[in-house]
Amino acid sequence: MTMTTTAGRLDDAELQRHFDDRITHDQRIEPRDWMPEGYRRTLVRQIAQHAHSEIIGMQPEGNWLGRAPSLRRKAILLAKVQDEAGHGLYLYSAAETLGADRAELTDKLITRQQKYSSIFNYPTLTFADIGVIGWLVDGAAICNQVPLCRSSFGPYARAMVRICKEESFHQRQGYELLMTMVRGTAEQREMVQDATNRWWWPSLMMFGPPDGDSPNTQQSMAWRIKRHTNDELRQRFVDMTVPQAEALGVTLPDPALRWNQEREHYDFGEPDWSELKRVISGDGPCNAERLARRRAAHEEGQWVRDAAAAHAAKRAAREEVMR
Ligand code: FAQ
Repeated sequence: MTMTTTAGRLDDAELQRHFDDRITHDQRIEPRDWMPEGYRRTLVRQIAQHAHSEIIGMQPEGNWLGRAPSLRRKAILLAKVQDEAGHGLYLYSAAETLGADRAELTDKLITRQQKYSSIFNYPTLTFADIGVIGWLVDGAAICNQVPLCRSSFGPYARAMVRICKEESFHQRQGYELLMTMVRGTAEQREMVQDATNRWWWPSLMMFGPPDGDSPNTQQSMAWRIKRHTNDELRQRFVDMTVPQAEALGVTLPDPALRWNQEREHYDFGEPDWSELKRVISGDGPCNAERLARRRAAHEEGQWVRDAAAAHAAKRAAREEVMR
């Protein structure tokens, strides 16, 4: 392939050199810039999975919208779930700048050709789960996503800045909810402990497989799409979360968890990677339910898409007559 620029015509090798140079100098790649096909594919894959996760991620919390214990908690939860819809939309837009088609991405989600985060395949059994999702799931999301604000692809990095600000509010609302519950009755404290026990290991799995089993990390790091490996971010999350658990007075369900003076990090146990594989491949506790709900919502929304298309066609016809 050749590309005509103000500097003249560049061949593939020169374009590649120019691209590599920009990556090395931490300059952003923008949608109209030349990029290797693998870079584009990797970004569409990661951004689409991320967008799908935000959209499917509305379901576990949506489960409690009608049963929130007060008007205040309901308003907070509603705002959070709406933020997640917004994050999905920014991310689909970022994928569109790479030439992806949003309708096709949705299709790939509901036909299981593309993935979404394993974490949203677990059930929300009590209202304490809402607090723990904010604390642990949004906490893990922040750890993973703050470095993505420096990702080499401009639209993705810029979307992440705004998303991270909102995730930060989400994390705090979850922690505040849990603080309120642990100051309540013994039964409420038990609910918080039980939710922590159920969400701890799945939260660690959100960071992906261990580095040795992560086929994409090395290349994504070289392209500066990812800035840290899965294991580095998992460690950062554990280090950040242990003192928060102590402040809440809950126990993290890992007997191997202890401070390592030499490493200046917490040691922790090995997540059950066979569980992660099972959940990713569609056999988690709620995979079927989540996708069935998403498929139904998509079908129920067909009339909205039809109406929008009919409106756009009418407007275009009217503008044609006026010309
Ligand atoms: N679940 O080679 P790697 C949120 C897949 S948003 C499912 O390590 P990579 C907000 C992976 O895709 C949460 N699949 O892959 C919120 C790959 O499959 P493929 C979502 C997983 O891409 C909060 C294969 O395994 N966040 O929480 C998972 O280098 C509360 C091999 O893995 C993002 O998407 C998993 N946990 O690293 C909303 C952040 N882990 O495509 C509601 C952006 C791995 O080759 C409520 N994404 N896989 O077939 C990333 O940072 C990366 O894509 C990783 C995976 C770190 C997730």
